[in-house]
Amino acid sequence: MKANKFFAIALAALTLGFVACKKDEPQQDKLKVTPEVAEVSVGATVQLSANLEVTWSSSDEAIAGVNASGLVTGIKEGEVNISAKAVKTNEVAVCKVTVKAGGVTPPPAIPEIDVTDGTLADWEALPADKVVSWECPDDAAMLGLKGVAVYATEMYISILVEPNMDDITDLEWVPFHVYIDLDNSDATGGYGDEFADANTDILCESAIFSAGEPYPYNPAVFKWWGEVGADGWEWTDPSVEHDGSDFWGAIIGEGQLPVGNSECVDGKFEIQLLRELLATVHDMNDSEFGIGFDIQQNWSSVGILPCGSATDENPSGKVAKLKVKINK
Ligand SMILES: [Ca+2]
Ligand SMILES: [Ca+2]
Repeated sequence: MKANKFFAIALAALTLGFVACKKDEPQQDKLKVTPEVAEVSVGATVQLSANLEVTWSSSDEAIAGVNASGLVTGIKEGEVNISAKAVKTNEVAVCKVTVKAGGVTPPPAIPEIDVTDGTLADWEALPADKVVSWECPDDAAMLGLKGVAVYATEMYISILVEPNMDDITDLEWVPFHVYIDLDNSDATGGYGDEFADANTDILCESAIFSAGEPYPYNPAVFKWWGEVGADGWEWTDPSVEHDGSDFWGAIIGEGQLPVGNSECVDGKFEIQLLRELLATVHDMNDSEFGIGFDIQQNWSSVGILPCGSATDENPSGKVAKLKVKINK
């Protein structure tokens, strides 16, 4: 009986002790990682945290790495699991991390047109909104040119021209002109009423046919430059000195005339002018300029672009020069 009583007391004490012991032991929390889902850009970081002491690891170090403090760095686009493993219990919790393209992406390089490559594929690759183009309407008063496209960068003015060979009646010598309002100002330029716009600052002339053969357009063959009105304009060639200074070389360019030969590219050809050299003759507007074209169908008729349908208000069908924005 005495023994039984002892055991009863001992059991009670043990039970009490156990209960007390359980009450004193800190509650073991479930491992939790915050946040459980995250996004990070390539090259950027995002901080994860855990409620327990953990070690961190990444399911793919090539996509995102994690350091001992739970700082995750995006390496390349993709998805990874960043795991936290509790030091005491080996319990694991995961944060799913999506790595997105870097926020600091370098701007794409401005493409240039190559007028010597014998292909128009480089034009087709340009974003449409970077090119200014014009199609001659069917009922235009000024025929001879089907259409034109202009793409300008800080380096070059590139021009794609499509003559309408059906309208050109004399192929012996077919002059072609490019006239440019370099400063986009009506107050400068002009050559009487000879050109479509009186604010032309510089004019390049070459030919697309000579002696009946396709001729590679060379805008340096002849050039005009001028001031307001006709007085300052001169017709030059390489042998002519101008006021003691030789402007020869102020316009360079290359042209491919594919019409009628094996290098024909849809009856179109490309020309390029170097802006830096144009600017040596006139200040050039830094962001926008005007440009127009004409082709001599024969000695008495000239086709002009841009042109429009002849109307009572505009019987000539001439319209203002194309406004070209410089792509930077
Ligand atoms: Ca080309
Ligand atoms: Ca001008």
